[in-house]
Amino acid sequence: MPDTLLAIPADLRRDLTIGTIRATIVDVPTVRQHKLSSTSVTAQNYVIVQVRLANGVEGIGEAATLGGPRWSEESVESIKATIDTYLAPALIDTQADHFESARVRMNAAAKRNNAAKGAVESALFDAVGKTLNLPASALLGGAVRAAIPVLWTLASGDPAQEIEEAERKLQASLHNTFKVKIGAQSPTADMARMTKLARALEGRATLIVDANQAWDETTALRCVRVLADLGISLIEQPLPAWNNVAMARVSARSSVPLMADESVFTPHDMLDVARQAAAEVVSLKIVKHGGLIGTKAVAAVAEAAGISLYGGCLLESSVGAAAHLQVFATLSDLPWGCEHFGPQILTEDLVTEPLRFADFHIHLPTGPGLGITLDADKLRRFARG
Ligand code: MUC
Ligand code: MG
Repeated sequence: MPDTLLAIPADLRRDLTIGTIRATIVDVPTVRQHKLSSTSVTAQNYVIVQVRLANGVEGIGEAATLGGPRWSEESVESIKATIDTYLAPALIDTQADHFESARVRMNAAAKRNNAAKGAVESALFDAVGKTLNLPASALLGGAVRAAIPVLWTLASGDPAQEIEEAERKLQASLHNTFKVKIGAQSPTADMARMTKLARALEGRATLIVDANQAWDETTALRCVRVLADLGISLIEQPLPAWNNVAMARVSARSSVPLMADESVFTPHDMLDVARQAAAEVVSLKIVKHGGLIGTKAVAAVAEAAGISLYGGCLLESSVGAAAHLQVFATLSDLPWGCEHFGPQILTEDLVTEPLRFADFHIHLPTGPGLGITLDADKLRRFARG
């Protein structure tokens, strides 16, 4: 049990009633510009959620967005408003350890808004875990791994800079798999860029790409052949999220597996992708699935359909990354590893002790709850306004 709790009388210590829920918007600069098909970011925007229980314990959660409501429909402004106006009133005075009941209440209070719900639920797991002196993974069935292979994303759009950045990551034994963000430039320019990267890193690194829905079917069919010849291992969301039918046609003609990202938010979406054979792999993210429990629900549907799991991100700080690690650690098979490089792309992290990256892996923190401690000074410093 954490030292601070030992000073509290046992009956009060056990009181897991939710007292307050606070949502703070923060903007943290990135070390370089990160370009996607739909947007480009030089600062990451988060909503940090602080849930205080009647026993005095505070739990932390985070919702990440990529440059406003461009990657999905939620923005930090909408996330904060949803939490303040709808989710917090639905949960105050209820029991923090009744996670399923909290999901029911949040779903009744607001449709979708999955990033907002995910941040609140993460904070509940953190608060309850800290109270019980258990990692959140133990509350989710228990961890089956303590470290996860972690890739780095190349997204400046300049192949010379990207090769140099990849070399530095390889040299430091931090990352040997790289995800390249494509779709911001023309397919021809992107294929030329991928050719340069594949040649420069041949035999020393694994490359995957994420087109973030940028292509139509004919472009995708043309490009998957080029990418296959270059030895690219995985192609993420080449087509619009709504077009599972065309994803299935491209998948059937591609020797490189396709990964669903923006097309899978709910377990129902996952079932649709499986039924239509639209992808062989799925990227799991708390912001899409509405929390840690929702992430496990989507993973269960994928596993039942023989679709492989990949630990996705939205450039979370160590707060959001830790929540993902807690749930990813409990998945029986995570063959594609994860991409929680977010803490390293920020000029400064939001926790007192950042997550550990070593030997091409990100390591699960060992403390209770999410295993991280929010840096109150940084929260104040990066808080908007
Ligand atoms: C996405 O679409 O996967 C994750 C890494 C990155 O660079 O962008 C995000 C979102
Ligand atoms: Mg993606």
